[in-house]
Amino acid sequence: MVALTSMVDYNVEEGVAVLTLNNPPVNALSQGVRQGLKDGVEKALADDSAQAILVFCEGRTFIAGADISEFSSGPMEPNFHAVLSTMDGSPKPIVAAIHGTALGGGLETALCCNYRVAVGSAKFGLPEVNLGLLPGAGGTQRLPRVVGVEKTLAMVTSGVPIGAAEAHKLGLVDQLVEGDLRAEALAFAKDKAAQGGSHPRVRDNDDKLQSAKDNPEIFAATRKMLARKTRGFLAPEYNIRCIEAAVNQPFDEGLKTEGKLFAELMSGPQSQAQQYFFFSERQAGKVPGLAEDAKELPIAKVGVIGGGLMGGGISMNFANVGVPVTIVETSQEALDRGLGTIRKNYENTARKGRLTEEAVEQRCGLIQGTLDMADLADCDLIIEAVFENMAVKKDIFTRLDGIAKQGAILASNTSALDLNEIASVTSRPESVIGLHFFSPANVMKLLEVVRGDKTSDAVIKTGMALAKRIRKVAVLVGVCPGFVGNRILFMRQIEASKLALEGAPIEQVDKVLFDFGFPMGAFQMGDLAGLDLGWDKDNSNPMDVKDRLCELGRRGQKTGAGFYDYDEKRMPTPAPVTAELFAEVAAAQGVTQGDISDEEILDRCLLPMINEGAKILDEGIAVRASDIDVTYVYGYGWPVYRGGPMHYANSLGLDKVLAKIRHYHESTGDDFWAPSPLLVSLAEQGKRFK
Ligand code: 3H9
Repeated sequence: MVALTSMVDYNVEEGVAVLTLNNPPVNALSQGVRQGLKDGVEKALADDSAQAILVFCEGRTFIAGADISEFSSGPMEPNFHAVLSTMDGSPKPIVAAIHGTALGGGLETALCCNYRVAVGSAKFGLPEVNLGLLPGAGGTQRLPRVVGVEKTLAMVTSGVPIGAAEAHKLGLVDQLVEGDLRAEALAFAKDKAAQGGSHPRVRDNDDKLQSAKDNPEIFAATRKMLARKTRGFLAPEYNIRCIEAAVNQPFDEGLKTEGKLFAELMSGPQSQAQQYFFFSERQAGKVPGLAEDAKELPIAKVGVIGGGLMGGGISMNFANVGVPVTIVETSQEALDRGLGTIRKNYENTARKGRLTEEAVEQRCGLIQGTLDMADLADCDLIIEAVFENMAVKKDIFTRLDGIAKQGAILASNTSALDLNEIASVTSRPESVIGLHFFSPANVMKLLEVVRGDKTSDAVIKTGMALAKRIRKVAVLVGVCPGFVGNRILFMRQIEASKLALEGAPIEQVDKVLFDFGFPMGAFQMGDLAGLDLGWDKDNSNPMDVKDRLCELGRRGQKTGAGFYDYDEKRMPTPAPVTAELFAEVAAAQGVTQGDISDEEILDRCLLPMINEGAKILDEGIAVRASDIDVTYVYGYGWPVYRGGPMHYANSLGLDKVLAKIRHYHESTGDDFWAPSPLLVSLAEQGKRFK
């Protein structure tokens, strides 16, 4: 065995040169892997004892792609294309032995081999689109020549990998292996060498391009299908253009088109934001400072208090991963309604073909209902998901304290209330934690894990691990009103209302936010959440348009009217009454109404969010700036191609952000705009949020 680099070994076994890659955790194509692959192939070509070459990876996976962490440091030799063209030009057959995931540059490497042998659990994909990129090492030109244009379009625009069985059916995998991958791939390579003759190269066979040549409408159809889902993103369109090039240009020309478009994306702000986000998401799961000996607690049975929309959604998350759940409600009617909604949700998914009937029954079977809280005595985790009222929550936790077994985790789904106050009514505040799910709880990826003053490290570890288990992304936050997500959102909603009071039509405010990339604007979001959230009928404020709308029975989408009017398809149209109310309140408060530019609207909606984010960081409520970004992208629809509020601030330049905040602070004299000391300090030192 010869070490070609620290990441690639070379040895010849039974006439096959085996290149063994070892670059944990995912065998990314770091410099040492590229160098080793190139040197290895060249060595094998000059080695008379080797008649074939096998690319095999140690560890849990085949190559999962280019090394994303190297992207920011600029090109490093050897260039990936040079490695692949060395492989592509090899007269000795090259076989890729694939387990785990062959993704991005990993799949592109495999496509430069003459043959691919894989285990049944392997997955194949080109997920570059998720990084705001396209496969830049020939993937867009080679994959359609193997699996066809339609399948390639689906794979590159969604980034979703396919399984080994499908890959085999499509011709991407030559042989599926049930036993020992290395041994069987070695035997396969030996066979191919013994057969002699030339070996197939993906680039040479255009047969599978023909149907798209005959049917070029496929590209327009793909664009149309994706238009809504990919609004604002550059990468999906660039990927489509590359596949068009594969169909319409000779291979080498197509490669050049791919290279040009790849370089454009790579140097653009969207890809930088999405690469940043890739690492931010993974970083969020790491909590500094927890005691090493604190052990994650086993969660085998869950209780949920409240079977409404939130409690039902929360319960589904656990049933989806096989964990039994008991839901507690206060009346049989409410319980039946809750369980019925859960069943309906599962059946809808089944109707769309995403769940089998059997799975519907299995999951519904895991969710039991009860009217007796005492039935939660054997649960390892109990999540309270009732409406936001401190007295009610305290009462529930007092009762739970007497019911739950020792060591059980008591969680609240509160979105804004003081978790420490809730924990204080129990004899075990160390077992109390916040698990703030976002609505709809069975869909939204974010989970705010709220750490109380006394929450134990083991309970925090369990909360973070649990999120992963139910396929959510957890962000750890401290206690403050609204935690990270809602506290920042309050700032935007306050300013959006002020803008409307000063004369900006709500549809203009919403359009500016929509065009920035949010799925909807501030007022549409208010209507969706319900305007009566937190509204107190007996203390309705005549100077608050939201309260006035509630008084009129306009409580949001659910009542067919809120800030907007809604039709049966829930499509909004501007409501004159809303504009009249804003004008009336403005007059009563002496606010002069006038035109406001889109630019001012955007600044005034987003800058307070950034400023609040900085305050949250300063107070230690969020662990790191990127956690705030993860919260916003997964919980509030901040467009991932803009990274999140803190990344966005960095990309604008903190000095510019601060100058604008100071401008509004001085011109309004309103403390709302007082700049965060952290922002001031970073901006004055020319630094960024980290
Ligand atoms: C590309 O290939 C461009 C080409 O077209 C070439 C153009 C010239 N690089 O996700 P996990 C780290 S673009 C560097 O928690 P899992 C990750 O940060 C690339 N690091 O594990 C984490 O580090 P840490 C196309 C990477 O088991 C650790 O590995 N490929 C990379 O849940 C474990 O990751 C992709 O986009 C990487 N490529 O999932 C695939 N990948 O422990 C991206 C992972 O310090 N990767 N890391 O936090 C994935 O989708 C998942 O990581 C994978 C494993 C499914 C592989």
